[in-house]
Amino acid sequence: MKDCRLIDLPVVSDPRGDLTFIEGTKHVPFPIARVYYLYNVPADAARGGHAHKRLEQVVFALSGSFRMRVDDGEQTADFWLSNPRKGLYINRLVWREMDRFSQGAVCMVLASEPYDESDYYRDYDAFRQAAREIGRDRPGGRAWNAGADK
Ligand code: T46
Repeated sequence: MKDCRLIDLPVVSDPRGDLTFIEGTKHVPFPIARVYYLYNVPADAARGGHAHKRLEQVVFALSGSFRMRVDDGEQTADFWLSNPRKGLYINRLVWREMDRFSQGAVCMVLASEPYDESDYYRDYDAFRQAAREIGRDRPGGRAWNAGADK
C-alpha cells in the first residue's frame, strides 16, 4: 500500500545504550506540528477507527508492541509495531485501527498538523466515499529515505 510504509530512524549506540533522534522534514516527511502518546492501554482495548482529511502521521512503539491495521479504501495491511527505531508513516485518507497492545506499551505519534476534530472521518462509509472520490488525486505518500544520512 503506497500510502503507508515503515521509516527507519537513525540510532547511535554505545556501551551506555541506544539513542534515536527525529528531526521534522529530515527523518519524517513533514514539519512536526504535534506529538502525542498513548499509554496505560488495556490489552483488550481498540483505538483508532477513523481516517484524516489532511493529517499525515508517523506512529512508533516506543515500548512494547501493538497492531496497526490500515485501509486505503481498496486494500488493508497489518503492521506489528515493536521497534522504537521503526515508524509507520500514514498518509491522509487512510483508515486506521489499533489493538493487541502489550502490557506497558507506549505509542508515540508525530503529526503534521495540530489537533482538529473537523479533520476526522469517524464514519467508515463517509471515508470510503471520500477515498473513492478524491483518493486517486492524493499525493500518494511522499518519497522518503529517512535515516539514509543522519
Ligand atoms: C490516530 C491514532 C493513532 C485531543 O484533544 N488532542 C489530540 O491531539 C488527540 C490525538 C486527541 N485528542 C482528544 C480527542 C478525543 O476526545 O482525545 C480524545 C481521544 O482521541 P481519539 O479517540 O481520536 O484517540 P485514538 O487513540 O483513537 O486516535 C488517536 C488519534 O486521534 C489518531 O489521529 O491516528 O491516535
